[in-house]
Amino acid sequence: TAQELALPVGVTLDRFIMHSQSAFPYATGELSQLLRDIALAGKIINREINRAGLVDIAGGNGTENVQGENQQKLDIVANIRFIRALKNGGEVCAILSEEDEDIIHTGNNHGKYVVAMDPLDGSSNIDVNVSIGTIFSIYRRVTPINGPASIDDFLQGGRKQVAAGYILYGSSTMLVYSTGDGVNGFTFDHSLGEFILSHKNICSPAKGSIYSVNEGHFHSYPAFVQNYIGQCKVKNFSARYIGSLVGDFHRNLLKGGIYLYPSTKKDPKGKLRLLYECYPLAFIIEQSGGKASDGFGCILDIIPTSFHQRSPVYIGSIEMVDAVVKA
Ligand code: P6P
Repeated sequence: TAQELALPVGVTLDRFIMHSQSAFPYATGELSQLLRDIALAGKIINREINRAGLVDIAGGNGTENVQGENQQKLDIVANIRFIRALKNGGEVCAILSEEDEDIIHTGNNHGKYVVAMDPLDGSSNIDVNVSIGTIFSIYRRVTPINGPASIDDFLQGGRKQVAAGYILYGSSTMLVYSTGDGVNGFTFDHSLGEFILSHKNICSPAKGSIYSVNEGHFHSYPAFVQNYIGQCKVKNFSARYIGSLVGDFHRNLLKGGIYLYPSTKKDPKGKLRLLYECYPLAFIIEQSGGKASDGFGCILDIIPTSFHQRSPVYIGSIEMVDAVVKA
């Protein structure tokens, strides 16, 4: 909004949120508080991640999540911390997490919002000190206030998100989110314990020369993807793939580029999850002028049918995404 654009780089997240809310006279502050709750959880996870090498919470803990993936201890810590922060914040009536099969009812049935999240994506990178991230997606509930949330609150479709974003635990820790009026980035200042506005009104470059894909699966990709990858090589594009979605996505958002996770023989529907990976990042990329496709249409237009469904994803600079589908 014009108000947000007027704010100088360097203001705190709290100031920015209050300023944004002032643009909506009827806003009653619950979404603002929810964004603060997410930022708080991000600060707590950031602290845990930075200590991972020092205390015994790195590495796998011998259990599997609902996806059948080995759970890293920090996965569990992040899941617990986010659920606790959202429960204590009071604005969220239910949560869908990658780590849990079913929705988690917070007990705040008066809460207007539900959150779908991947509390710590790319967690297999923790032990090798590669960037990891939290991804979140926020909907206004459709079930009656004061009653229990239900699956309907989570299967509204990508275009019903009221906000979405991610926290990147990288060389610095950043919160990047949108409430539907553009995308802004906040860098965590450890000395203040605050997220500070550092990237105002992030715009996805229409063109780019970075492609992010796991070329080890090349021979199981659809022909149009193989063709596109071939074109990237002919054009001497740069291959950048760190195996951590939020890190790859964020770099491509700032510099221009495309991230591809196509369907494969192993994952015929793709690997990434629609509700708490593809939808929120598609919301962000569209808000910044980029594009997100499943190879047939916009990710945000996919009609969801189940909590943990997967989707192929081609996301980033609009001209690069358009080129894939035409490849
Ligand atoms: P692959 C991490 O497990 C993740 O979900 C994303 O963060 C990452 O981009 C992708 O999977 C990596 O998958 O099959 O290339 O190892």
